Amino acid sequence: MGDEVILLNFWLSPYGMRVRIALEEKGIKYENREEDFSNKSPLLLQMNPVHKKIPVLIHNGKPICESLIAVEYIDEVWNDQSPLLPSDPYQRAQARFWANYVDTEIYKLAMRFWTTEGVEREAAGEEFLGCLKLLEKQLGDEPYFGGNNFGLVDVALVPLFCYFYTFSLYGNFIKEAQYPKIIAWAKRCIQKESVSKSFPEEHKVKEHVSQKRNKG
Ligand SMILES: N[C@@H](CCC(=O)N[C@@H](CS)C(=O)NCC(=O)O)C(=O)O
Repeated sequence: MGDEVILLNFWLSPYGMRVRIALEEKGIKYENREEDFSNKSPLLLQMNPVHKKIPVLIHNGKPICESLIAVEYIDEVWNDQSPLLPSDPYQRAQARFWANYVDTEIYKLAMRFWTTEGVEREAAGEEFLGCLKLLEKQLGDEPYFGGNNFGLVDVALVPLFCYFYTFSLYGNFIKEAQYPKIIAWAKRCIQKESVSKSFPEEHKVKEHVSQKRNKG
């Protein structure tokens, strides 16, 4: 009998996208189940009783919560192809450090940027770009954050780029001339089928954003 893999998800979630990318990288068949946040399913409440958030990966009936933990779990269970973490313990620790940085700094600032207005939004935008500079330095001249291999840090960061850069939701917010390496990295990632397949449809995202703006 094969594995049963279910992903409780919401199509717009960058966290959900991380798990989808990891599953696609490994070529794992899974069922994507969309959640309605105003009416969460009993399964979500049962599988993630602590945070009640998506994404939740359910593998043969057992839940794995928190997107980065799910990505690492996928890498450990399906370890026969496309490793997402390096085998060297020091390199693994480094990858985890930067994935955690993306999670705690970059996503937090992006969230502040999306949910505030005026001066606060401007400040969040500036701080976000500062963090991006640091990440660009970390990337250096490598094709991916994991060197030659697409890995954990790439999976953690690329969904945000989907919104800020690929879909240009905020115009020219991340300027190519100022972030040439990270933009080249994003373009490289998007060429991967695992990434492009996991992005939501651009027109749906734009419709959603404009409806939200109109609602004020
Ligand atoms: N740290 C979590 C964040 C997950 C998260 O914030 N999920 C949001 C959607 S993007 C959610 O489920 N929100 C529903 C709610 O807060 O009620 C992860 O990495 O999985």
